[in-house]
Amino acid sequence: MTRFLLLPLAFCIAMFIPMAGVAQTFRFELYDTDGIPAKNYAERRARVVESMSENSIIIVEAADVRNRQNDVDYEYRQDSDLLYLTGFPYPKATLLLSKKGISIGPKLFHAVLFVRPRVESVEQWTGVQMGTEEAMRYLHIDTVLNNDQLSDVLKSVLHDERSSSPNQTSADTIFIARLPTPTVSMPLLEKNLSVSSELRRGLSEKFPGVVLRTGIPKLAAMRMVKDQDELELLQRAVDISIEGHLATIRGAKPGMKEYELEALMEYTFKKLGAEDVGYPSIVGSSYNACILHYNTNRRSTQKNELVLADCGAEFRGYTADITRTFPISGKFTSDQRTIYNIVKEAQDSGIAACVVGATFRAPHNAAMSVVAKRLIKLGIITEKTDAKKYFMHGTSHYLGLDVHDPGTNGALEENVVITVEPGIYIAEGSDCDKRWWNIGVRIEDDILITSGKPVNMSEKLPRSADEIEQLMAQP
Ligand SMILES: [Mn+2]
Repeated sequence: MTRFLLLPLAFCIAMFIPMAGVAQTFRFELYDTDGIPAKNYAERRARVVESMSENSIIIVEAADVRNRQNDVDYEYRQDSDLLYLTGFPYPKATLLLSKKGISIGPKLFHAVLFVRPRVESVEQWTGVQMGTEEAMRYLHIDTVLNNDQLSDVLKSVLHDERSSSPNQTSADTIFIARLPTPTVSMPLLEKNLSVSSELRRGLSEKFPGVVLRTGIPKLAAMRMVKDQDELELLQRAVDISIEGHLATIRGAKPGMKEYELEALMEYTFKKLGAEDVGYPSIVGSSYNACILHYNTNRRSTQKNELVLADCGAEFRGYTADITRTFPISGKFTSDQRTIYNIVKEAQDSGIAACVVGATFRAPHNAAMSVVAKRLIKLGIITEKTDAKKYFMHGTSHYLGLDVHDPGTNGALEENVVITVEPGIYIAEGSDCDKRWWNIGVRIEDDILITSGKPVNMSEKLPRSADEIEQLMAQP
């Protein structure tokens, strides 16, 4: 008899609990914090808001969940701008910024974050992410709303009710970081579908007079200069990457597949707490070392070949970017060493050029000039301008949340981190003596610009040919 009574009761409770809004079954846990205090994020938002014009709004959207195949998605990585302004690492979120303020109820807010509400049936499949409550608690954002409210709030901002008052107008400019995937090609259609022009058209129909602009003002300049908390995270990413490179170089033996070397690298990254790589690992042997972004990593190495490993761990969103080139047999051949030493010398002069006030191109110019001079001396080229044939990329890029981080390309400033990565790549069939063919060398370190000398954040990783050989000679 009790059973009869209990069953319907259990049913009623089960039905009733979700409706009553009782806490979800799945627990939210913040496993890793990035160590950046919530107030820093608030200050960053305030600085962006400060630089805005009165009648503009900024919309920063979470990165999309990207589909790998069928019902499997790629592992999620947040949009770096949103990460930089909120620390919110989950999909389906939007940050809205306004200088004039966004009315929510009786109050005005300069920053409102919209997030996916917590839904038990979704969490059952894809795990628990911060909802409004957790975002407010952990990220200290004043206003966090469910993302189904975004549309109404945007409409109210673009058709401001307060605009009836003479000195209030609604927003007339929307800034977004970038337009969505520019074109989609469809068979049977002669023209590609352009998502961005559709977006612009739809927007101007709905909100005549509203201009959509790409590039969030001030943000690139802000992200370019790192604060102390960011530098600590970046140093952790660099330190982890150094260990990965050490393990790879120490473990390298002729006959190993490129992917085995990649595995040593990435095993070490993950073991030391990196959540991901900052970009697909590049491990190229012999002629594959001459392909700048080679990441197939399937070839078998053979004795006396060079291996180029360009790999960086991502730690709490920040990525290192380090390249070492080493002889798989533990000893450089004489010709390999000759080219290696030129790249090393070019890198040294590039690093020396990393000083406050120097132009962004200064390290590149310094490195390129060494490469040109030395290749002429070896008879590989005859004209300085031909150095570009063998050193065909820039020497430096900014580094931070993105491996190619945004920046102004202006004069170098204190607390800016850039890579210095000259290279020489002599592919088979190049117009020079055959003896140089299939030699590909790049050396890359992460350099912090300071008020004094440049600081090589990846200095602990052996760099000279002798040091690399010594490292490989250790049992
Ligand atoms: Mn790089």
